[in-house]
Amino acid sequence: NWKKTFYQYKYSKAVMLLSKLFIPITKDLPAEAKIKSHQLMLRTGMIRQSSAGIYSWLPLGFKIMKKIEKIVKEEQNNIGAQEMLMPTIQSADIWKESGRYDDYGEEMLRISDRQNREMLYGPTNEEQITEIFRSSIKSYKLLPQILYHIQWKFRDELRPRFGVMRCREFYMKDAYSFDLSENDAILSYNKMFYAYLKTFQRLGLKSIPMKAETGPIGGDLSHEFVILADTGESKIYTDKRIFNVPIDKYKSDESSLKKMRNDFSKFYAVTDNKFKAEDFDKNVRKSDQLQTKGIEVGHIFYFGDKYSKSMNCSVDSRDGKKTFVKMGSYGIGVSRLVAAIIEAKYVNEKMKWPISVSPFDVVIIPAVNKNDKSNMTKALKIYKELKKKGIDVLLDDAEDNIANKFKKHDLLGIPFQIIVGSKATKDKFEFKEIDKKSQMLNLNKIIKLLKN
Ligand code: P5A
Repeated sequence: NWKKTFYQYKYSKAVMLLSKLFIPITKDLPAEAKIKSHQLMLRTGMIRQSSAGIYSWLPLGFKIMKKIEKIVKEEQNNIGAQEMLMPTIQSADIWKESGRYDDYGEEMLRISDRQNREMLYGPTNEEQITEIFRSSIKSYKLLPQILYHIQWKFRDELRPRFGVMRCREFYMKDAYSFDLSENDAILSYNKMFYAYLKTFQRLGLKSIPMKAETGPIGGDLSHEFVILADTGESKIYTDKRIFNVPIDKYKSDESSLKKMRNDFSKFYAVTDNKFKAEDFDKNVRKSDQLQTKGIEVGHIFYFGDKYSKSMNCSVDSRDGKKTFVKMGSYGIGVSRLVAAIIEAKYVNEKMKWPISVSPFDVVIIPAVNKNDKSNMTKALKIYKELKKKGIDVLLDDAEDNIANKFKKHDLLGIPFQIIVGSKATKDKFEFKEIDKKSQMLNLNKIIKLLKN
């Protein structure tokens, strides 16, 4: 009797029924949603604009962003970076010390409190972390240190656009390294370089480290990590062979990291403002030249004592001399990555989330109508089995024709589907990976595949 089981589940809170989730799918798109990721994030109710360049993250989008954040954290922790949390609101005083209070210009959101103290919503945290460091660490013995946090930032961009890709309030992972010598500092830089390659690889992205300008952060060594996308805002010029650098080969010890940097630096790869046509032609054969667009998902900097000197952040070195610590800073656009992954993965009107960040591992799609919900009972049984194995399942219980359901899932992009319809037998179900042919499999086989 399907009715009994069906209603029993329908009203149990434990079942992830699509019809009950807050995923406000819509067809109405604002005219300014020009790129795929922006359109898709609005269409599938991942985000909602609250004012220009400021967004709320609805459950679906938030869940994906949190999965990305977790991977970012794991790779930071793997290189020995320590997580902490600094506030979003900072005092203007420290920015006056570094000299950036005036330099930062209109991009900085300035606030005053009831005592008329000058405050600001942090666009980045070099000053804040330097202030913390200088008041806590006095000896070289505690070096090196790498600290990071994942926190909202605000930059009053002149033209926020493309949804969360270039917005005003955004979620960033920012790390800061402190070393005694330039040599040690470059090792910290290389560790972070390595962590970034690993992070983007786990997110299903092919990132290229490119020499870049340092802009308002400062220093003279910096790499942007860029993923290729036609809609990207960064113009890039590179030797195609950089794609073949075997990133799995490197380990996180000093000599392997040196080799990694060396191998990458063999290939010309720069962003716009570092580009010189004559260098490109001199260093790269015509057939290896690639001139294209990309999305900057991370950016790392080495700036020596730029902040430690102006803010008087020193430690006693071995010989007792006061030495300004050598610093670097390292950013990943966590919220931007959600959009960047969509831009990289959306093809032929279909979305497919990398398994590592997909909002669900699998969706069960039963064919149901008003009068016959027997497929729902079958689907619920599968649901229970998968749940028991720790698989994150969604059940699409909508009473809609199956073609419409498939269209919806082409948008949602959950990478695997179990279709419970006319083809299903007593113990075999249609299992489909997006973009691949479906196959009839029993539940054990399905579980094995999903667990891999
Ligand atoms: C590095 C960490 C910094 O701010 N200070 C701390 C350094 N670098 S950065 O390049 O300016 O920013 C780091 C990353 O943040 C993302 N990002 C943005 N994402 C969405 N909207 C924005 N307006 C925005 N600005 C920066 C990018 O991914 C960038 O690489």
